[in-house]
Amino acid sequence: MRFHVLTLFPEMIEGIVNTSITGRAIKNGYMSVETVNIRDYSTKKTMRVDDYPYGGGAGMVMEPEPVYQAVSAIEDKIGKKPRVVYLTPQAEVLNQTKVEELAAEEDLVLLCGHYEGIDDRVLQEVVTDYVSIGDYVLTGGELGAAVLIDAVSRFVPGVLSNEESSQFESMQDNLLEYPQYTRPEEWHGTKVPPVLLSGDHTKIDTWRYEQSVIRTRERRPDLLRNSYHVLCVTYGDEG
Ligand code: 6GU
Repeated sequence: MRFHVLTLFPEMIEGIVNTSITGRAIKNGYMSVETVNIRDYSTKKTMRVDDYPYGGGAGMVMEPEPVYQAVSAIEDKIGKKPRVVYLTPQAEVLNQTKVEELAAEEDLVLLCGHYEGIDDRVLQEVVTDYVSIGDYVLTGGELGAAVLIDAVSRFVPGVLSNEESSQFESMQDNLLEYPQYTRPEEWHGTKVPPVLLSGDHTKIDTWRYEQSVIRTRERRPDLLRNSYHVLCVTYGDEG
């Protein structure tokens, strides 16, 4: 999988993706992250890529042409028209379904805006997907791009070891992960749930599933709407 990140701040992306599991995956050749500085496609002697907004108002707007040229250069390089994801708060929030859908692509272009955004005409022309990472406003799309790369990378073959594998993890079936414990067996007066020491893996699996449903109901009840899990687990007091 190849990520192409268009940004005015390449070092923001590089610092994050070249670390930990994604850093290892890049070194081992399972994926690549190429950053393209949009400034390199400036049409001006000053190398600026922003200008005042038509209609007035605060802040600056990124010009269409440098973004268009940066996307075109990637298309020429890879010899096809890849999906182009624009990271913006004006979009549906990224979820695991979308992450898996994007993971099926061989190439992904991630377009990061800054200032008050990018001239809408080039967005209309080149963007195939709009993605937000949550309902709050960031100073630019770079953290969103890094989040997307991290989440998508977990579905790229070879990126996770068997031990780290995504197959059985959180968000499968729209449920939160069950609680985990390690040694010591008692800590600050609280014991590890005895079922986990029983060695009975049928019982352990059932307990963990129930904990997932209970935790999801407590912390993210929105995930349980239209879910059959809520019918599968009963609660001591409420039956
Ligand atoms: Cl992807 N970009 C920006 N600038 N702000 C955001 C965001 C993205 N997601 C939430 N807020």
